[in-house]
Amino acid sequence: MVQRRILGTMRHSLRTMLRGFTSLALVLSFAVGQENPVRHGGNVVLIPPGETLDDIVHQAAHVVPSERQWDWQQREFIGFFHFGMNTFVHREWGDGTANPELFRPSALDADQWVRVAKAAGMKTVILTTKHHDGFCLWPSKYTDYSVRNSPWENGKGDVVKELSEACRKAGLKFGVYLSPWDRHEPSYGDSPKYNEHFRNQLRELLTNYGEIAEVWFDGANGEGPNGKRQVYDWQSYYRLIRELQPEAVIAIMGPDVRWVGTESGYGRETEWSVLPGDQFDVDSVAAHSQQRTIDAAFVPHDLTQQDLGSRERLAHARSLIWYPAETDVSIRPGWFFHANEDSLVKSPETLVDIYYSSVGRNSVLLLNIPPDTSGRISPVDSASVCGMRRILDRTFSVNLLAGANVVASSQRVGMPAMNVLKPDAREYWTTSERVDTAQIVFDLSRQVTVDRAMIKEAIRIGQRIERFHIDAREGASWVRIAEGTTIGYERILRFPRISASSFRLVIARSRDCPALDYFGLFLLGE
Ligand code: FUL
Repeated sequence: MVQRRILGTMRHSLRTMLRGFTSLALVLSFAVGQENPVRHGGNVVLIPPGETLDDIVHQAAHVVPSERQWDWQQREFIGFFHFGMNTFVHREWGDGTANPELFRPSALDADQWVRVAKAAGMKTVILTTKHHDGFCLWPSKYTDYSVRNSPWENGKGDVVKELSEACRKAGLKFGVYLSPWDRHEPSYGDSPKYNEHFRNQLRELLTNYGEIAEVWFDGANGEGPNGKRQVYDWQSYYRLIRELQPEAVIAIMGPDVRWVGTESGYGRETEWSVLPGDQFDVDSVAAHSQQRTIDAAFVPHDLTQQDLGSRERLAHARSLIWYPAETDVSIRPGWFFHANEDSLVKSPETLVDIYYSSVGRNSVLLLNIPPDTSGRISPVDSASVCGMRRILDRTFSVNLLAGANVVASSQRVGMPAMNVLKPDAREYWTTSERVDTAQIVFDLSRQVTVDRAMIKEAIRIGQRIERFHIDAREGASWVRIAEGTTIGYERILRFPRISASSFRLVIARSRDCPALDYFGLFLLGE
């Protein structure tokens, strides 16, 4: 109950803060790194005045992820490690006054965190290097409030180093969460001074720990009406990241990856990765359009509404952006480890449900598994997340359409319908020019029993499909077994078990020629 209130407060604070940024946007314009605003084929598109809705929708179908966004999207499942002073003082939002003496993990083992993450199928992990309490998990030169003044490893330890090295050894990517809101740092609220402090800390993280795949800027701020007011110089943070770690995506309060809008783990049924670029300063986009990197204007913006990318939302767009969703959720009620929540760790089945409702709804899943006070992931959490992986592996190991005869109502030369059974993203199917509805029929020489479908759009040429359904043949007629709106990078659908030897995928509405990377039917494996 208390936890729920805390989470509610956090969400409220985040929303309040995001609203704050929206109005800030009217005053300031931030020029940052979305790339190549061209009319077709970039991740930012400018809409000239006077375009019809059909023109805009057609252009939306050709907005594509940047290379770094595409790399990130394919990682699908990311681990989050909330660890820090809060772990030792049993708080969710520390106030920055806890004595560094209290940070004393007895057996910190970053290799064990990485082993759990890898066994769970995560491809990247992100560490809370500094949460809102300001306590740094690395010995930052710019503050005394860090591991350097803790008894852990006699002040010689560095959690960021240990985890980044463990990731490198295991072949996982590593990302950093750095809270802009800092309740300890005295310069917080003195805007230019704190901006410099924040950039200094960012520079340490981006230069001393090898490749950084994701930088996660939290929007939360609970200062309240009489609290300190810090005006963040986001643009300067983004520039620094582009300069030092050009491959890294900047998430949440940044231009590459957006917050799905809840911390429940459940994303939208209809999830567009192409949105109106309302949060861009259009004049600045235009001014930078000839540059290769600093070529657009971005301001953090509240994107928590239910409908972000429908035709109605696109109607008045002046620009369009590729801005995909990330779904963050904790395996526990809180983000940090609290021993009294062991019985509340989400079950493997709940995690699978969350996976279907995040990765399976065109989003990346960022699942938090917080290490405990010993500095290890508790066996309760690791059993649950590995249990989830087992169910997913057993379910999705065999595409039951393998070997089917595949016939599409339309296909382009060199891009046959057969390609949807090949997992290789470079080989996809699409229709002939100007054909935007289609069906693909799969005929098997045997009956199969299925209750899950996985569909992937070839998003490297755009996200297009607006409505589809899946049918099974019963005698002479087709019976609808599942339906949906958007697909995007990946869509997973669950439906009652059915046995048949012929199935079809019908694409009933699309913004341009539909293009599919993959289609599979599966049976739940317990
Ligand atoms: C929120 C924070 O306030 C929480 O403590 C947590 O870090 C979560 C991921 O983001 O906004």
